[in-house]
Amino acid sequence: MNILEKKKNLMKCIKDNNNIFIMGHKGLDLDALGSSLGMYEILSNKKKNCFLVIDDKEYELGVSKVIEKVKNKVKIISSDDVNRNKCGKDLLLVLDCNKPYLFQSEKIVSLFDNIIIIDHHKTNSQTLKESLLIVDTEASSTCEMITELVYYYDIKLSDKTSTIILSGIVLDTNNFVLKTTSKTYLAAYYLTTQGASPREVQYLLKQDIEDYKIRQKVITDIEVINKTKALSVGSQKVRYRKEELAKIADTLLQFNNIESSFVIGKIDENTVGLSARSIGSINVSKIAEYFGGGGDNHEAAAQIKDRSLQDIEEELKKIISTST
Ligand SMILES: [Mn+2]
Repeated sequence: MNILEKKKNLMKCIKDNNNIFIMGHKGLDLDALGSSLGMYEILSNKKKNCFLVIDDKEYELGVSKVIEKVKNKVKIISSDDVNRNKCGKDLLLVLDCNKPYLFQSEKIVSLFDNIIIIDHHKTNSQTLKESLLIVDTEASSTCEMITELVYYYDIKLSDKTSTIILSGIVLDTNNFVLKTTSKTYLAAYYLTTQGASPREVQYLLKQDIEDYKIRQKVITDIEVINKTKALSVGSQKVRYRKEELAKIADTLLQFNNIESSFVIGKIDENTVGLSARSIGSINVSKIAEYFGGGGDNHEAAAQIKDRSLQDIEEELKKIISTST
């Protein structure tokens, strides 16, 4: 469903509430943060009192750059401070996730009667039902959805916010590759007319050189299965962040003939992370679901507890060599 189809309900719900608490998923990325800051700016312009709820203790590089830039202009609070800032006409706006266990804070959900979710991920039985659910799985990113709204209502965004929203689109599409449609380009075009700087986007997406070195080591160890599927296995000794595995999977798609990519690596002592991407016919969410995770056709992930890396590698190889 397109965000514009629900715009009436969305706008009514926003109109009826004065205090708006905005949050993304745990482990913020530029799509969650970009869409949050986009909504923050739109709603602040409509004279709403907005708060950005963040509980993350650590940020990935791009997110920390953005937070550093906006922290004096945006009210950032932790979930513990939500109650004390409520006024009776409060709305919780959740972006880029729809299952409470993925939210920055699950516990604040019960404090709200009015909740809106805007997201591009698939829903399932764990999706929060007690909300106005605006999910468009065709959209490349939540930032693309927010941009549609901005475009429709002809809202002027600041250069800075336009840039952050564009960076969310660039991140989620891996530079306009994954899930990119004409609407994605239209959103990018529109954000650029609003002052978004592609140069600044590149700066926000710049990687840490040490992280890159770790990634490069994994990437040198690639097995190509059935000519179109790439599998990369992390070093037994290294603990990877989930985002690192995801970035490796993104990178693998850049090679000739590769239509799907699978990366596994230890994320802590007892857990192996799997990150998978597809630009072809393979539905990677099915494979992630098999390992207890999820996602959509194009990108998916799983965390697998109490099994060895080799064990998972063997099983995964079997599955992907027979998947079409
Ligand atoms: Mn996203």
